[in-house]
Amino acid sequence: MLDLRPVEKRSDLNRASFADEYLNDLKPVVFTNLMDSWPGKNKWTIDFFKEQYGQLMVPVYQTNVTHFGDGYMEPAKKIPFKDYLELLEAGPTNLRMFLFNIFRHAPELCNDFSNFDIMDGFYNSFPYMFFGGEGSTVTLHYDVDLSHVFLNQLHGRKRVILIPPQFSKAIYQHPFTVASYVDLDNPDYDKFPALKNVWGYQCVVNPGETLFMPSGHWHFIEYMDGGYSISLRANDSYVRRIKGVVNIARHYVVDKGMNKLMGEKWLETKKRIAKRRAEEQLFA
Ligand SMILES: O=C(O)CCC(=O)C(=O)O
Ligand SMILES: [Fe+2]
Repeated sequence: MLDLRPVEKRSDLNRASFADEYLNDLKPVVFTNLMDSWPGKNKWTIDFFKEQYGQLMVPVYQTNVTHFGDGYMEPAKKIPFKDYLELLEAGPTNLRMFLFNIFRHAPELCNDFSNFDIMDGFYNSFPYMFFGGEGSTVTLHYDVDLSHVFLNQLHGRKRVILIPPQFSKAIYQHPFTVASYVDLDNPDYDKFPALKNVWGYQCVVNPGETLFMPSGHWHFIEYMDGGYSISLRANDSYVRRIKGVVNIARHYVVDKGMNKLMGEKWLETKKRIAKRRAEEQLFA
């Protein structure tokens, strides 16, 4: 088994102690009370969304694609929001809803939450909400723009595994992408021997809690219940902002271009490079 350490849960942090104990060291933490000032914390129930926005047509996707995927993902279909929420309530489904900016269609919802003053550098653009059915999973990835992510859980529980960025090679990151395809729950050490040196964190995020995912940290997410969250992003460093933009450009240009040129072969090439990079250190 992978060495997965618990994420601390805290209700007593302020700007200074958060910076000192977590942000400056890029260490994850769960806040149990950061969302307390949000009207949406209690208001945004499934019934509320059904009643107010049930007729909105929303795109739903099959599970296992990330929001920064390779462009091959197409929405499975568009259905009324109400129907989707009923699917969520009914039990396991691998239909997820993301990349849909509900706030564009319902700007008044923006009055129900706000950026936190726990640190500087929050983005003011519309944040995304993520919806998923019980049992659905989000492929291991990190967020390409290198911002810090505050994942605010509104409904249902999520299990999250976080891997620090120094292990990007050791988890066989596919070059020029933000994805890794190793199974952290059942690590295959024969096929992926470099995994033996990897450690990370694991936690369950309950409704009302906020998970701080530091810049560059890989995350795998399992929806333990049908549910949803809203992710706010922050970046308080100009150097990191620039790195993020370069990262986006590099990934999109190279990965998209090579995909076009090589098709299936590009995937095989990425796998081969990932393996070489991961095991270079191991057998050096
Ligand atoms: O919770 C999800 O479905 C995905 C969240 C995520 O990857 C993020 O906020 O960066
Ligand atoms: Fe993410």
